[in-house]
Amino acid sequence: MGRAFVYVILGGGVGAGYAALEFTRRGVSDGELCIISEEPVAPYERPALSKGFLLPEAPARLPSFHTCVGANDEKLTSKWYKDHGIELVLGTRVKSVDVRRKTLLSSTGETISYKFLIIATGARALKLEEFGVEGSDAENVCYLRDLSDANRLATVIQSSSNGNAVVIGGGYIGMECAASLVINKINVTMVFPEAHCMARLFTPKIASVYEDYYRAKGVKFVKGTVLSSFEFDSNKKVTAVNLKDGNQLPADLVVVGIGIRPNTSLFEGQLTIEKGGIKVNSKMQSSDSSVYAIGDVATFPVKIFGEMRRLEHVDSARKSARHAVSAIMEPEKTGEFDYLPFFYSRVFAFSWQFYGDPVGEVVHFGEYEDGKSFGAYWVKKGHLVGSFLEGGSKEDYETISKATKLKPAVTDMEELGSEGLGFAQTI
Ligand code: FAD
Ligand code: NAD
Ligand code: ISD
Repeated sequence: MGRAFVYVILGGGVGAGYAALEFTRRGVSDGELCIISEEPVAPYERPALSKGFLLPEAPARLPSFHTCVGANDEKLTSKWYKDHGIELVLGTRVKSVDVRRKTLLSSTGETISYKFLIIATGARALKLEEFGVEGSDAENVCYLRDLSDANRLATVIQSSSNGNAVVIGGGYIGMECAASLVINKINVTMVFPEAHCMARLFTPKIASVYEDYYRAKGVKFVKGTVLSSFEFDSNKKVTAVNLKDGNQLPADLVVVGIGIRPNTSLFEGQLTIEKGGIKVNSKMQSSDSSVYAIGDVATFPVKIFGEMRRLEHVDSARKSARHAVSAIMEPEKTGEFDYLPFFYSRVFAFSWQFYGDPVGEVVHFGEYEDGKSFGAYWVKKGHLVGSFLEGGSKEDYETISKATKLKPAVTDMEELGSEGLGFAQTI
């Protein structure tokens, strides 16, 4: 038994939601589009899970953050999909895909066939077990990737007030969760192997601004080491974490954010994989012409760098989704995906944005003071390639984004530093 659709989106996260809206705008007919998702709810804005969702007062809850509110667009509830004739198959894992036959097999045993498939399976959180540490299935050890993880974390937070949390990892999840835990009156220690937080993007100078602020809020940093094992009580709850450097930290709650792996396994041996993701061209089309990939799982040509990249950020999921739908529905009118990488975060009252590539020589501008902005430029082979700004206005962010996209020549790094935001304003 099976059903047939013209378009199938595999995965029901950010990319799927933005693709669905684009399909309706370009005119999809009733019964042509199906979305299959392991999650039990319609696509939502995943970034809310480490921010508004964890607040102690008036936390964000569905349906308030369904896609596409994160881009100030329509809010697509389950009713919206029904009203637009889109089949939303929720709580259903796809077990296998036969790319040659153009069919998917679901965990309920249903076969679904497609003319065009969009892979939007995102990624999974890396587990401590993959680094040789056992016991991360304890009830007070939390990962954060989807709504069920966020619900569990929110519950553990509630029962840990004034207690101790250990946050493993100094990346996005670590920094955003640590801030949320502090707001929930929990004592936080962050543990990570690098010399400073957000090592993939921040310079030591940028990191020091955030770390100093976190310290002032009571956060302790243990750097240059990793977790080696857990201590448990008789209920198998974690009571402490042991570190490779020999220290032990008491813990009522552990949050783990040690990176992700894209969900490519259904396609290994069927599609070309590159840099850990499904390789697509500038139309988001994979090595099989009927199959497209978007979001965290796609490795695509980033024209401005002349390189294949896989990005793990919401703006790229949203825009690659729209581009794939455009390429499927209007191939002749769809040009190359010309994307400028954009990352952002919000913690406490901070808010920063980054555009481009954090490579080459760096120059900082401005100093952190309450209410003032500061930033940095990255320059490679004499051209601006990356821009970071904390505390900017909407116009300031547009300015650095536009300037970075144009890759202007930079002749004098010192002058660039003293011009600061003014440099981008003159481009
Ligand atoms: P996802 O949104 O992860 O969706 C993948 C979907 O596929 C899920 O619904 C999953 O259940 C489903 N799926 C996977 N395999 C199967 C299968 N076999 N069968 C059925 N369904 C399947 N980025 C930013 O730029 N800014 C932020 O502030 C930010 N905050 C974040 C906060 C958190 C807590 C997290 C986890 C991520 C955050 N990100 C942020 C990253 C951003 O959310 C992702 O880049 C984005 O969600 C990627 O979209 P996607 O559609 O590719 O994948
Ligand atoms: P990440 O890649 O940002 O950070 C991983 C961190 O794990 C590293 O900084 C390192 O400190 C740490 N680490 C690596 N191996 C370790 C080990 N063995 N022990 C201890 N620490 C170790 O990944 P993440 O923070 O887990 O975030 C997961 C995903 O969610 C990423 O794709 C990220 O882009 C996304 N996300 C993005 C945002 C945002 O853009 N604002 C917010 C939240 C999550
Ligand atoms: O981009 C985002 C983001 O950072 C969120 O928190 O989308 C969500 C929405 O703003 C939902 O509240």
